[in-house]
Amino acid sequence: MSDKIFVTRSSIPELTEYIEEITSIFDSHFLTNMGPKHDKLQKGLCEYLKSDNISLFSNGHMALELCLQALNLKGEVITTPFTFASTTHAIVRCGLTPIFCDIDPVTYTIDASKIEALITDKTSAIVPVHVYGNLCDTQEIDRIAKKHNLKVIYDAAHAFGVEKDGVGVGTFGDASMFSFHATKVFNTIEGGAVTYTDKAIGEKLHRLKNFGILDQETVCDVGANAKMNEFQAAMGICNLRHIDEDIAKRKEIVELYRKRLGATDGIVLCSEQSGVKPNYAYFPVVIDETKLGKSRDDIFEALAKENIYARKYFYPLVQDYDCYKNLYDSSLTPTAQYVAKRILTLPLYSELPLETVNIICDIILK
Ligand code: T4K
Repeated sequence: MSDKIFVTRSSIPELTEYIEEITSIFDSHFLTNMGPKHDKLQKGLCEYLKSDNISLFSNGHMALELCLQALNLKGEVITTPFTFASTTHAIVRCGLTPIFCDIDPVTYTIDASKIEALITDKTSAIVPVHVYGNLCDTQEIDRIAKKHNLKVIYDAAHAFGVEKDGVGVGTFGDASMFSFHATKVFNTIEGGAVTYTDKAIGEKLHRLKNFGILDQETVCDVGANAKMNEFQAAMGICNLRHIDEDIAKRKEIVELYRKRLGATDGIVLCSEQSGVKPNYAYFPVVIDETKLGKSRDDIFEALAKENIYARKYFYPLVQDYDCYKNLYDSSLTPTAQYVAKRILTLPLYSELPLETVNIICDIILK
């Protein structure tokens, strides 16, 4: 390819559309601290995500970290090692201890059947991840959480717009975090949100993202600064207008990938989940070298030679990061270890031409 093809490319509106949206910001000089654009986006997102309660943040990571703080958790948190650094870091930065549970070999989300064995008297919560937009086993996780009186906070960074039987993914558990980073299905440049069930959590989130300030003379929590500004919100308002169109284009690309790669022994695709409305956020493939004759890294290199930059999301596993490797042993989560060593996420974004998808498939199949 003459132009570089990356794993994703941010969706952005026409420049004129964004300029029109930000004009009132220039008129009002109201740039941040929960202004009118913020409120307009918040309302639009409640409708789109089918969630009654949402709090917007400067980015997904701070949304998750402050959500864990708002829930006043203590001790141990059961989570998945097959995720982006943010999930574990948020837990650790809140003074909590992550306990890694293995993943399901089909959805790559936390293996709910292995959670109970990890619960101790120190466990306060479960933080599962809807990785790639694949839905966790929310029913079973809910059952376990109720039985053991645990909070459930979903990392739904990848799951914008995903629904199960018409229900928004953000309504599961006590809370869910969404990422609106530039690389996501829906972006506000940087940004994120928490959807939640208990209104009291919402009030706390509102304070925590604004230094713990209750009013001009009262600061009642040790908060941070994680507010979404008006320019981010304006980008979100524009992008939200085009989201369905964007997801439809992603669907076409995914269907072509499936058609071209689905029947090859040694290339394992994620299957569609019954009753789930997907968002086509990522296109992960697991390469089984014993059947394909080539490894994940061979394919990664072959694509890179042609200027196509797939990514190994999520390799290495979190337990193998320099900052955690002395504390954890990734061989204790063998399915996660197997998948991480073989996973490759192929380029996928709404503007990716179908001809390029065909070229990517040709290289892989060759
Ligand atoms: N939980 C999970 C499960 C997550 O995946 C993430 C974020 C979070 C929590 C935290 O949410 P945020 O705090 O980020 O809202 C990227 C993203 O930076 C990160 O948001 C995302 N997950 C992760 C999976 O991917 P990198 O280090 O791979 O990004 P980078 O800069 O290599 O970008 C990847 C490709 O995207 C580039 O090759 C080109 C394209 N790109 C990138 C940027 C920055 C664009 O087209 N436009 C852009 O502005 O982490």
